[in-house]
Amino acid sequence: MTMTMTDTTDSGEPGTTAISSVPTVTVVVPTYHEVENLPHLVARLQLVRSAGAFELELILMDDDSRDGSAELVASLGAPWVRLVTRKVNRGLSYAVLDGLKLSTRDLLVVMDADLSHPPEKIPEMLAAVLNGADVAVGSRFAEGGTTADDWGLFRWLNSRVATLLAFPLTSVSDPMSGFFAMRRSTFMSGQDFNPVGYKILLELIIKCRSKLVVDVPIHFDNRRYGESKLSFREQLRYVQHLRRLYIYKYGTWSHLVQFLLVGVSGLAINLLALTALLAAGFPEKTAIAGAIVISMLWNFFLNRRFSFSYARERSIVKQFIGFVAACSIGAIVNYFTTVSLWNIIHYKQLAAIVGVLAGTFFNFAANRFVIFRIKHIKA
Ligand SMILES: Nc1nc2c(ncn2[C@@H]2O[C@H](COP(=O)(O)OP(=O)(O)OP(=O)(O)O)[C@@H](O)[C@H]2O)c(=O)[nH]1
Ligand SMILES: [Mg+2]
Repeated sequence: MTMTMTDTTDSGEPGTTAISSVPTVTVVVPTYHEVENLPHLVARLQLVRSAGAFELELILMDDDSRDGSAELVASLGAPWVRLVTRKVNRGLSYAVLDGLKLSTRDLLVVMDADLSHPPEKIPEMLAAVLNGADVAVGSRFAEGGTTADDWGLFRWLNSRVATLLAFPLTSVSDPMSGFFAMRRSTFMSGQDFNPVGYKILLELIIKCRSKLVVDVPIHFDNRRYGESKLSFREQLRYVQHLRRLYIYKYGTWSHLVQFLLVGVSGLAINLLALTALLAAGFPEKTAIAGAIVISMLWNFFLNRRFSFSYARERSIVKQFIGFVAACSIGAIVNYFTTVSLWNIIHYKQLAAIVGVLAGTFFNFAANRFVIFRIKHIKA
């Protein structure tokens, strides 16, 4: 039922563009040293294509692998397969973003080249998108999804922890997935793309403000050929990326959560320091004062590095003086709040808790809006 005609106006590639009754799709695949996998990937995608439900093209975004990938694609002589050699701004996430920008089609799919992701699932994912999903995610962890048997405990745990950390951002069951589909219009609505590391799906879900994210269970196979490019460094980048996305999505709330987490860690440091100083034989009052100073320094440096990292370029001396002043005034706010509630509230501990909360919020507000105020955002 597909009619094709020659057209050079609306397609990314000169040649034939489909004017068809079926939706048009671009499959974007980032590649780096995947020459052994490419023939298999193309063959399996060809089967999906020939089912005829979608007009499908494949764009391989290759970071100049020089492993024969470009020659192989040229030798295929398949007009629906294109390889783009990238020499600048390398990296998986930018390869994907650039590939998505090249498409002129209705629907977009992103997947790996290593045959971990079953191309046969693409129609189901596209159907979910056509039925209203903003993003359809090929998920290993949704009901019915599976992974290769030899996934060790570490890899499994790693994936689960990563999913849990992303939960406040999106409830998708497999946020680390590299296999997903969306409309091009959804992608085009996204702004401020600024991914760190490997996990472009989360970036797209948040920055395209996707609401309905649908899981499509998949069997995730181990890569057949070639080597994994996923390193421990990438895992650290993932945490860094999550932090950026939290700040993007939750703004001041994310600063507050970081501030509170630093506060809790400061309490632990205070107790540790106190124990250590007492054990070292310091007099009690010196130990108490020493523990306070150590935990205050700890809190200051962590808040400057994380909670209010956008203000790192400004004078550390001024910030430190401001921080100590805010802590002291916070303590006074705590004191007067507790005292004024003392006779009103029956449980004195409750009065003290409200005092601590009032002091903490004062402290946060003073830090966030005065000492570490935003001049220009740099997430
Ligand atoms: N263009 C480009 N593609 C990359 C880069 N790093 C990885 N890729 C591709 O991105 C996809 C995912 O990379 P993988 O190494 O399979 O990472 P993974 O799936 O997390 O790990 P394994 O499947 O266990 O190897 C593959 O198609 C890679 O070829 C890169 O720097 N640039
Ligand atoms: Mg892979």
